[in-house]
Amino acid sequence: MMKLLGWAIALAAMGLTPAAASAQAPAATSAAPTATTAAPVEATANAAAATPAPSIDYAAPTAEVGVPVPGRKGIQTQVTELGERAADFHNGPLLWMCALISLFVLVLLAWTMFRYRRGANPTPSRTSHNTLIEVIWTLVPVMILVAIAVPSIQLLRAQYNFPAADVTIKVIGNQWYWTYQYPDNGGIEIVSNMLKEQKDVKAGERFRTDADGPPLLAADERLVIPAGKVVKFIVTSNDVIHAFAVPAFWAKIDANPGRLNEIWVKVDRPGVYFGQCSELCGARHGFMPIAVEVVPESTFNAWLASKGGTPKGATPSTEAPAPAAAVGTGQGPAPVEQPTVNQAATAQN
Ligand SMILES: [Cu+2]
Repeated sequence: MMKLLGWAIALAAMGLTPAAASAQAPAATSAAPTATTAAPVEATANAAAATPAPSIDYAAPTAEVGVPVPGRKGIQTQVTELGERAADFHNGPLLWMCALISLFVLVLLAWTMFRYRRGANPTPSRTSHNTLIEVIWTLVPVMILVAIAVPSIQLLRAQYNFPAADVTIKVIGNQWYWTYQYPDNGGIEIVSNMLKEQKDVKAGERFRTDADGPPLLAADERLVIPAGKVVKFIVTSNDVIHAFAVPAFWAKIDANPGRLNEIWVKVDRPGVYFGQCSELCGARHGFMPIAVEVVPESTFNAWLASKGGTPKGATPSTEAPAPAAAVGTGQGPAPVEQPTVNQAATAQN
């Protein structure tokens, strides 16, 4: 009787849920148009404005690190300490545990099917309880879960334990591009759009080359951050939910309108690292890549100056114009030799 009652309640709940959901739906959809009407105007204004060439010589991406590699399996090579820790944990203990448990269950299943099939075991055992076995099959999974939980929670704690930030960047998702604001560096704002392929642009417009990065990942303006410094990203959105994700940094966090999410990275290895919006955000969701360039601090300061920004704590008016000219010619203090070599090499491919 109780069972029947339980089923009745479950069925009623299943019947009720869709109705409740559809009752809520109109409110959500009626709110959407206001957000989308504003977006196209901004987007088109942006596409027109965002064509000038980069102000520093961007480095050419490597073929291995920071980019997806065709045919590669597993996690991208990690370039942050936390990322390395997390990847090691995943590739080591977690993967081994998964493999051993799967193998154990498979062997157990095969053995049961073979040994206790009707032909070999015509009168089956009527055993229904065995205290020892029940204790074992409860305790062993608990111990496995604890063994996974302890390092996982330590890792989470490290991720949410923010060190003092050397650079703070506000990352804003828009349909369908990113803006990066540097509030402590003169309040400059970078608008980053995907670079289109040559066949998709009008004559004279900028298009993607191999030095910019792979198709669908290259951006006209990169998110430039200094190497070896703690960079805090404050992530939000102007319209719908996007997600800021750079696989090589072990960084992924939602960009929600009206909410500030935080994440931090410290990358010691200069280079170019690509990511993508990772929350389905509309028709052009697949076309809002994230291109991060990690540069030595001197190059970072030169880049800031070229954008009208200043190093943290400096007064805006003093330094801005002079370094900008130096960087434009590539003669500044920035170590740009390597990019030039790389660019030539990739151009031949
Ligand atoms: Cu998006």
